[in-house]
Amino acid sequence: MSFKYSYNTIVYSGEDYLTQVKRLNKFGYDGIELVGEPSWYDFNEVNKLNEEYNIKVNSICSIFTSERDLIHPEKSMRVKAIDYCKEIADMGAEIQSTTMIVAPSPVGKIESLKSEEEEMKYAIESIQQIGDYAQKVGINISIEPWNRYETYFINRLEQAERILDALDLTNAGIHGDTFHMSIEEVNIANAYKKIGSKLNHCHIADSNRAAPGTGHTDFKPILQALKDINFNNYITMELIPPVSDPFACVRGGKAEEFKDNYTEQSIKHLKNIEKDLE
Ligand code: LER
Ligand code: MN
Repeated sequence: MSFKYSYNTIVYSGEDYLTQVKRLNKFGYDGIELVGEPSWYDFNEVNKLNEEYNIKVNSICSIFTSERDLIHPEKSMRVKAIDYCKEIADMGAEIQSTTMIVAPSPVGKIESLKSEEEEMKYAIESIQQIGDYAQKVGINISIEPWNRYETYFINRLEQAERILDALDLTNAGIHGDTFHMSIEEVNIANAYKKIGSKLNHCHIADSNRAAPGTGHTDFKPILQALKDINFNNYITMELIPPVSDPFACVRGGKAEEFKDNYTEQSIKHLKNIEKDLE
């Protein structure tokens, strides 16, 4: 079994869709992860060009800004965030995605507004509603922990697992992003092995959040762990420029090396390691 590869297009923000899929096809990708901003896309165009360039949408990276807070103490705020996630599930269904990412709290919210117990209750209630809705439209949800500088709420896979285990869903799993994991987990490969079949999506970036091979993360044990647990979603590169707000590139900006250069380098580096796996 060989891995399927995908690229999170947040760093392509502002580019036309044709340029994006052509690039992914050229460098040997199988999939694309779209930005969770439905108004950016013409779904007919996405479907048409994906077919033409043999690219599948494997997931949608929901964008959790301060207005999209699934654990906010005010119910109206939580409802707003849940509605946003339902919109992403609908988007996923329109463009034949299999998965969407869910994170309980927004990027940059680094202090709690309620007790841990209450926030955990909100997280479970909100994600249950999103999962139920996503199931109806045929989408899986993947709960993503982030590092401590982006959120205080869940930082490690086993914390996301506590939420997952409290849900009554068959279409939910855990997401493991190697950038966050390199800060928060004792060992990335072991964390993947421990979570096993509950892992339904991953983001891959080097220690500097740039292309695998440019930092100090050793991807061999990581890919071996993914192979050992029979991970069958796409290996999705999520590379982000070195700025504090990971969503800054959504507003446009210079990320030239993240286009051709890192798109090519990432897949080359990982495929080169993949061929030596046991
Ligand atoms: C999203 O996938 C992520 O990893 C966060 O850092 C927000 O960009
Ligand atoms: Mn991520």
